[in-house]
Amino acid sequence: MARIPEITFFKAVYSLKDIPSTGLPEICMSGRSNVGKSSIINCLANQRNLAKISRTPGKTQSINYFIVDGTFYLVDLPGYGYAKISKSDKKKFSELVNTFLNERRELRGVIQLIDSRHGPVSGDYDMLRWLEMWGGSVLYVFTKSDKLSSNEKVKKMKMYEKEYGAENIVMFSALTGTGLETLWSWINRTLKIT
Ligand SMILES: Nc1nc2c(ncn2[C@@H]2O[C@H](COP(=O)(O)OP(=O)(O)OP(=O)(O)O)[C@@H](O)[C@H]2O)c(=O)[nH]1
Ligand SMILES: [Mg+2]
Repeated sequence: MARIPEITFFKAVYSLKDIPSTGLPEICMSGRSNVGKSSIINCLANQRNLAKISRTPGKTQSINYFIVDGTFYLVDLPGYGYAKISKSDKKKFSELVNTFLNERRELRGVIQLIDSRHGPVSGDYDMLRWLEMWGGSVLYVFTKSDKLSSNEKVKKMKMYEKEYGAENIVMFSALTGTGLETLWSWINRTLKIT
């Protein structure tokens, strides 16, 4: 891509009443804790520490809004499937995220992250079912592909293509930038459609 869009942190939302009301379109990152949602935002922004990342799951505990070129938002959601947070926090996050997903009119697309090594695991299935039902634009991003051998990559790609459709998936690595171009073109396409 010729130019890297300017991405800046906009707002951390802990409660739905604090969600921005500018009406700009939104694309959100969804996936299990630790799958690489915040890393993908840093990769898109070509910045190291824009979104806080951590080796410890459960890092992102709010809905974090990033604004891209002043024209749309990338939204980093708290990850699901992390066993170690308290029951009350888990309930709080899931209510926040569920309401966001079900009621957010500005939501144009979901980037669903899945660990490329394992494919969907328990915890992913609720979200995957919701996405099928939702019927909006979804890109399935298979993360941490730098951890796969080239043989494994080919094998897994075939499997995921069969399951989700070749045009809806991308193998991604925040480490090497593999898949970044595809991600941008999906984002641009999705914003144009709606
Ligand atoms: N090797 C490799 N490691 C990655 C990649 N993407 C993320 N990681 C690592 O995975 C860990 C989790 O990354 P995050 O981006 O914080 O994950 P997250 O999905 O935002 O996690 P939560 O905020 O807890 O929901 C960090 O240690 C990252 O450095 C990748 O493409 N390749
Ligand atoms: Mg995160």
